[in-house]
Parts: sequence; C-alpha cells; structure tokens
Amino acid sequence: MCAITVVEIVETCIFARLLMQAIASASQKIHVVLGNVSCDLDSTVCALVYGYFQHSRHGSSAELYVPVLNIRRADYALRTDVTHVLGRCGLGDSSLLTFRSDIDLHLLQSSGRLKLTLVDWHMLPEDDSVLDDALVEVIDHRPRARPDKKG
Ligand SMILES: [Mn+2]
Repeated sequence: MCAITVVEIVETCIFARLLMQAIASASQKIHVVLGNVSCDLDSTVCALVYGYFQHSRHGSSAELYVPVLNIRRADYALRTDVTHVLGRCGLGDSSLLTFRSDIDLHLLQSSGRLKLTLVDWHMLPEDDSVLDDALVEVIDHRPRARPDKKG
C-alpha cells in the first residue's frame, strides 16, 4: 500500500488551485518540483511527496511549491501504473494534478518567478535550456551535471 496517506495526497492537490491564484499574482515565486519526461511511477510519487514536503516546510505567500507531472495532461490516461496507484490512494481525479501542459515554465522564467527542482532525472533537455538559471536542486541517483544552487 501507499506510504503517504490519502489525506496527505489530497492535501497536495491544493497546489493546483493555489497555482492558478499564484499565476494571477505578479510577484509570487513558483517553485516547480518537476518529474521526468517519462512520468513513471517513482518520478510522479517523488514530485508529489517532495513538493508536499517542501510546501509544508517552506511554502509561503511569497513562494509556492508545485509538483508538476512532466507530460501533457492529455497523455495522463496512458500512464496506467500511475493512474492505478494514485487512484488506489484516493487521487483518481486528475483535475487535482498539475501537468507540464498546464503551466508555461518559460514564461515564468522570463518573468523571474520560477524556481525549479528536478526529481528522478538530472538534466534539462536542450529545448528547456533557458530554464537552467531557475534550477536550484536535483534529486536523482545519477551524478549532477552542475552543483545545486542555493534557493
Ligand atoms: Mn524513474
């Protein structure tokens, strides 16, 4: 069974709603905890749990932590292991999750409001190289390409 409780999972879902409010705010930093592009189960769980953990410890009105699943929302149904496990944990409603297609990371970065943590991967692809300056932390078993920055 799941190590995280249903209550905790559901609490992470406030991220999606808070995110919508934050995007409307001109000043709030958004710290995205981004899983890898395969959106496999460990990547997804790590993004949700670490995002929740960081939000619980450091989230504030000035900085919002948001776990983001690194696929298009339309592709979520294809990740049957993820949908199965999250469904078993009481998180069957995908509208409560935030996907890469829901949020324009390049726009947030260009406005200086993005901080980025990568979980279960360690290198941004070439077409996301503009996000490099927002990268503050990498949680992965592979060696880092560059040292973590403070943030
Ligand atoms: Mn993985």
